[in-house]
Parts: sequence; C-alpha cells; structure tokens
Amino acid sequence: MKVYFAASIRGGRKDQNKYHELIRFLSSKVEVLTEHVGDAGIEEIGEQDLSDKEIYQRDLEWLESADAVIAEVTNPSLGVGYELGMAEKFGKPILCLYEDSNNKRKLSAMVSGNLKFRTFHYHDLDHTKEEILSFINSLS
Ligand code: 6K6
Repeated sequence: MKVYFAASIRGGRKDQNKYHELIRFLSSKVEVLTEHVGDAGIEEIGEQDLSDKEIYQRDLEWLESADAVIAEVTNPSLGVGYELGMAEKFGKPILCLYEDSNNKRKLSAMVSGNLKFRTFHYHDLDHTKEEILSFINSLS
C-alpha cells in the first residue's frame, strides 16, 4: 500500500518532529511516498535539484498514484489544503490528524466540515499511531 503523507512545509515547520515520528511509524507498515516531508533539513535543502514546477508535478503524480492520503493539519498550510482538495477529487481515502492540545486556533471548517474526510483530534502521538493503524487496516 502506498500512502501520501501531507504536512506543512512553507506553512511553517514547528511540528516537524511530530511529522518525522509519524512518518517513521507509518513507514514500518506501508510505503510512504513523501518521507521527505518529515526531514529536518527540507527547508534548507529545499529539494535544491527541483524547481517549484517540478515539485508540484511530481507531488501531484504521487498523490494520484497513492492508495490513501494522511495529512497532519494542525499547522495551516496552503499546500496541504490544496492536496486535500485534489485527493478528494481523485477519490482517495483521507485521514486528517489535528492536535487539540493548547491549540487556540480551530481547525478549518473546510476540513472538519467535510464528511468525506476521516478527521482525528489527538492529544498524544501514541493514540494517533493507533488511529493510523485503524485507518490503514480499514482499507485492506
Ligand atoms: C522546502 C522548502 C522550500 O522548498 C522546499 C521543497 N518543497 C517541497 N518539496 C516537497 N513537497 C512539497 C514542497 N513544497 C510543498 N510540498 C507539498 O505540499 C508537500 O507534499 C506538503 O504536503 C505540502 C506542503 O505545502 P506548503 O504550502 O506548506 O509548503
């Protein structure tokens, strides 16, 4: 199974450690097409070999080829919002992960109000990993 993991890059990297841990967990179960999203150096490296146009084209191809999409949506990101809209259009099963703890900002209604998305509000990563497993198992 191929999973497209989406998370904020230019939207802000304060949750990068969480992305890294969730992607590491996910990679032990399935193929993750977008492991780089969890890398600490992605902003500095900025995928130097690729232009924005090439990144966009590659990511959309991966998104279309994925069996499912998991998005960490706590930190708002234009790119993740776009990917979610496209994933819905492609008919992909979608799991959105949102951390409630100490979060004054409410999740966008365009995510929480979309009944085609499975949205999980979490407080700790252990429960989030259980939810990821349940989501993956529901697809096979
Ligand atoms: C990093 C820093 C500057 O340039 C980069 C390299 N850019 C990207 N590399 C790979 N995927 C990207 C890149 N920029 C956006 N994406 C895709 O959009 C990822 O799949 C993320 O899920 C999402 C992040 O969007 P923004 O708007 O937060 O960047």
